[in-house]
Amino acid sequence: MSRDEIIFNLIDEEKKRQLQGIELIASENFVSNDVMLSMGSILTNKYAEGLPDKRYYGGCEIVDQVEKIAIKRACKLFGAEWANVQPHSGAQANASVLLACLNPGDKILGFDLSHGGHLTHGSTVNFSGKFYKSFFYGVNKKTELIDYEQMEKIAKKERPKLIICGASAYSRDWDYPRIRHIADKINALILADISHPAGLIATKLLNDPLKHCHIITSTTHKTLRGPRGGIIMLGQNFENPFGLKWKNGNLKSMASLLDSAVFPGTQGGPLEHVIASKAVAFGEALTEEYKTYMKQVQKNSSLMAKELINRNYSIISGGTDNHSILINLNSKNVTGKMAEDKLCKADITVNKNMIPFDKESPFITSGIRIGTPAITTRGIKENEISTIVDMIDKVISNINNDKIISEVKIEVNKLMVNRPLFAW
Ligand code: DSN
Repeated sequence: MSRDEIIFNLIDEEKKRQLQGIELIASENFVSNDVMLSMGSILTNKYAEGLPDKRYYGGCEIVDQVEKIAIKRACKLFGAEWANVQPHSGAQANASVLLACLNPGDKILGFDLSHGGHLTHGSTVNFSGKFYKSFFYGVNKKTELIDYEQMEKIAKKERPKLIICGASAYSRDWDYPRIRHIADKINALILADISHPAGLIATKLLNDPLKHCHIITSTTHKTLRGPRGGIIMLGQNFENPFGLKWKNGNLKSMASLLDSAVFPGTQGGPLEHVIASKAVAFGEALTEEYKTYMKQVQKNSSLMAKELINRNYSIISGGTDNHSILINLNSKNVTGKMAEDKLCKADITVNKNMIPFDKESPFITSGIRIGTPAITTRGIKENEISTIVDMIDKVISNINNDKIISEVKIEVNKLMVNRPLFAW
């Protein structure tokens, strides 16, 4: 067979795009060589339905070891008691949790997608809003912070079985004890989806949900800097005092429900090559270098928010605690779509994003979301943040001037092209 030049040429083109641009999509990152190599390994050839030592296929002795290491490292990283590392994505992880804990038609309470939440937290266009009856809390209109009073009010009125916290576009930390307090009043479970800030939580730079929330899900490819995938965990203090769907109310019974909800509930064969790569990424995340990296992500993000504010940009909630920033572009007379398109022309990649109480549709939006995990992996430190913010500002302030945008692109390429693409 000859090499598929069409596809490999496209991969080369994408590599060039990643190399020369400023990647500010908050959910993206650049993996290490080891993460990449393990993901592209011969483990992709293996079927291993089931769990380590309990498979439905022969020849799983080696992948069993790989998966056990991934589970052990995940537990160590987050201080969890139990983990399932098989979900193919964060959405699959959430689907498994909902399947394990709820019956169709049960009520769930999640963070409104249009305020920064996620599709799988009850959106009506997603399975989570089709199979379950979803209710939403949002942010306070004035502070643009999570409205815990609203959460409590809806929780008391609707008595959902599951409260979901976590977001795709919320740049502040969460008050997990307060959410637990609300959940305890109505005997609800809490799912904390930490897909975005997982790396900051693992390195203790943000509040720890494992102490307060019953079930944790995450992706592994955002701040965690691993392969694309998902994970489910139960915290050290897990207990189920409510005797909801599962019997006995202990960790083991919940873990077994979650395991069955992943396979055979929602998935078939696990991706053992991706699980190997998750193990490598968790190993990297346990190092001091990773902690230094996470601190730099947070510093870069905080400085970027300040620099934007200095240039009269309106930042939702007035700043950030984590790796991401949500910019309200209304005062600049530019939509999120326009900003995304023109920044992309300058090789600065961002995504348009709804802002709370947005008047524009999700296809247009009034905001953009930016994040610092990817540029920090490529070695950007505080001294270059101001230059990057100047570049963003130049594009947005000259949104219809293609000549200026081309000039910015040259500067962007100069800043990025000689930096290594891979983490380590
Ligand atoms: N697509 C992810 C993000 O960008 O946040 C959410 O699924």
